[in-house]
Amino acid sequence: MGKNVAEKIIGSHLAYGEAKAGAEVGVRIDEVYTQDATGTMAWLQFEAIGVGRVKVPLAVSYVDHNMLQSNFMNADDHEFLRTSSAAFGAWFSRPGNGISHQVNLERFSAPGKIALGTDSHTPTGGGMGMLAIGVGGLDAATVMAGAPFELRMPEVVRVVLTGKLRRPWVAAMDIILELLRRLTVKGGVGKIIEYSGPGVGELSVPERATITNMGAELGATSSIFPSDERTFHFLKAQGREKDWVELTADVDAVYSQTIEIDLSALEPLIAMPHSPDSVRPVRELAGTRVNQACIGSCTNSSYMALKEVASVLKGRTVAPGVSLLLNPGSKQVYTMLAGEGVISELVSAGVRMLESSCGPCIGMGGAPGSGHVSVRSYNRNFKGRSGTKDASVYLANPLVCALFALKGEMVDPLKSDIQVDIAKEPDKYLINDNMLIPPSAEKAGISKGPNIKEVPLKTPVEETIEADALLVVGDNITTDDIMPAGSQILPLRSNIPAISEYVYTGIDEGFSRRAREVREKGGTIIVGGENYGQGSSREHAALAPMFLGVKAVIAKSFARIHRANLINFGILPLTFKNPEDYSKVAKGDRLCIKGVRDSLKGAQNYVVEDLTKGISFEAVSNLTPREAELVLAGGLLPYTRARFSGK
Ligand code: MIC
Ligand code: SF4
Repeated sequence: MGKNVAEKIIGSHLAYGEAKAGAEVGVRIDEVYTQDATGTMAWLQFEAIGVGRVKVPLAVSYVDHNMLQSNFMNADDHEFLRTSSAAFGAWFSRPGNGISHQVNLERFSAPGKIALGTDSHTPTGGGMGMLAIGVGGLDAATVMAGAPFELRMPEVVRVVLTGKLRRPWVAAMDIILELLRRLTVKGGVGKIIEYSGPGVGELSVPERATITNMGAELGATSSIFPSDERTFHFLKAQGREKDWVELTADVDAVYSQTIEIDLSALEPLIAMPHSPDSVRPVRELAGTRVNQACIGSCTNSSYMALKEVASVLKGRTVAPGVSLLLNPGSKQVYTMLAGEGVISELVSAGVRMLESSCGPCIGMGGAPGSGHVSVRSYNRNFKGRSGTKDASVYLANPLVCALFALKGEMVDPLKSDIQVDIAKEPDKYLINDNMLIPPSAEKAGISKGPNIKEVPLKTPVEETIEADALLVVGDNITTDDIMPAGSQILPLRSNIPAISEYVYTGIDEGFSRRAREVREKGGTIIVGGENYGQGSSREHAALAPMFLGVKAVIAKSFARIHRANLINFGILPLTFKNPEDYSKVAKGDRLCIKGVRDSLKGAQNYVVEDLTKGISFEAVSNLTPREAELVLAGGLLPYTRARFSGK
């Protein structure tokens, strides 16, 4: 039987198990990369495991999120990351070098390899034919310490691209928006999305990377393109042709499902507030006033994308009521655009140039005004993520954002008379790796500022969990809801006691205080709906609740990375056996689950008694044997420490 691309890569990296959908497999990892907002914890955890230097062939520590330095905290974190990279044997990408996913695509990713990144948009590397997976910091630390990465082998879904994009106004972004429209934000859970078909050859590697990047919004484990002559072209232009291998699916490869997208039939699309799957044709919104446009992020900030944007703006002026912000994805992109005079065209048109970092995408500056409309070429538009609670954030392709910025309102791009110069794919990118510090062989000290605190540990799970259901939330709760980001809270990522005060602040301001109050009285249980914990890889959405005494989350279903993070920090993720039981539990009910340790070692069925109402219902945990062991041990850190360093 033939193999698809994902199976070929997993098959060539197997440490144990069989690459069959649903089976547990352990894979050897070629690269691990971290970004600063999740990286400080990951490297503190790596240090706590105590194995010395990294054991994977390549580790890279990026700085791209926490770049607004309104006090000492972020700068101290950067210094910690620089010195810990030196001490542990990782490359260090200095602040200013760019967004992790874009830089990694340019300088490190390679077809046929497997990468883990402590960020949900790590699958950007799938545009290169690399299997790239987003994970929590502790999973990354454990793999860097020498363990294989364990995952439940996902199903592989084939997306066949046919036809030709109606360029310039229909772009790669519209392909992934179309898929989100069809599959929704939970349609990719437990799946790898593999692209194939004649339309693949229409797309450059950076365009493919836009699609695999935003596959994270489907909840997919990863997304991947084959490696072909366009991949070779990109790698050669990056001076890395030796990293190229051809990688395509066998003709008789098997997939769990096939979806076809006819590129010729696509029109410019836009995701409505506040979810990336609320997708409509742009033309339907014509006339909607726009106050802000943001172009860039790890989704759409390649050299070609921004050059085309500049051709729309050149010689024109951003509308008076609009603020247009632009963050090039990397120093390479920035310097190439600067060298060709493109930055000058952008600035002349009124663009507010930002540094190569995440910026407004994660509320690190650039918050819209009260009640304002912001249209962004980014990947997420969850409520409040921009930093302004009542802002309406829409997502669209970069050219559409530029057009709206000129017009001051949404218009049908297909009716526009503005000419776009289609950018030619460079035969040679500008290569200057002076902001990448290679791993040093010297023993170096690690600098830890006063805001960097130790990683808290949990005790092994109790036989009886009796706790208050302090919070009952609905479907598709995001990690931004659980552990908000933004310029005030992100600097606390290295300080769990401090950041835990903000858990669930956007939904229930008193949650953290009440959880602390009941911490010694059995703690807290959270009750959730479908796709609980969608969005980012931030383990703080599990670690901070764990610190507050959250013992279990009972939900209808979980998002992959968040579920793994809960397990890694010893919080029991339970699903309702009958989803209708969700409506039986009310906020404040006292819940009791007996025989937890025995169930974890056995059938993993639990009876949850609602002591307040005098009723009970059933829940299950479906953990793999390794996951069950982690929860029994109080989480992955105590478990790994015991395994690697006997502590
Ligand atoms: C995001 O886009 O939400 C982030 C910020 O990049 C996160 C990581 C984090 O919270 O630090 C992600 O996507 O995983
Ligand atoms: Fe940064 Fe936004 Fe990309 Fe997350 S989605 S890595 S915050 S640019």
